Amino acid sequence: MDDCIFCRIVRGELPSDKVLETDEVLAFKDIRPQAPVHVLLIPKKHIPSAHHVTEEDAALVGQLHLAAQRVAEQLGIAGTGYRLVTNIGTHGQQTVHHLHYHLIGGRQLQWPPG
Ligand code: DGP
Repeated sequence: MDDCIFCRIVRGELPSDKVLETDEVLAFKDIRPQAPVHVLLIPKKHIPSAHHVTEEDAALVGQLHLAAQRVAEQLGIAGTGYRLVTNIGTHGQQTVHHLHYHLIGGRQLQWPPG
């Protein structure tokens, strides 16, 4: 989408600190990190949220999960663990309406998130 921030990052119109890129998926550091490791994983295809995923996106969502594993290994937090979370809509506090997973780790996280 023309005015979607993450689509603009995919197109290279906005800068990002990339940690992994494939034909379908991009991972880059969150601009407001909540932990020592805070990476966003997105499909290059514009999907508004996880609630908008369709049957035809099933393989793409799988690619996002595999990319998350690779990023966690790459950044050295696979052994200690991490959190993979996606916010949906207003109550979920989604602020960017392009499907993304937050990969957060590098410290002990708390639960419940609030
Ligand atoms: P959410 O609230 O789940 O929609 O998370 C959106 C995240 O995106 C939030 O943690 C901040 C991050 N973010 C917003 N704009 C940018 C940007 O231009 N670059 C990067 N790297 N992250 C961004």
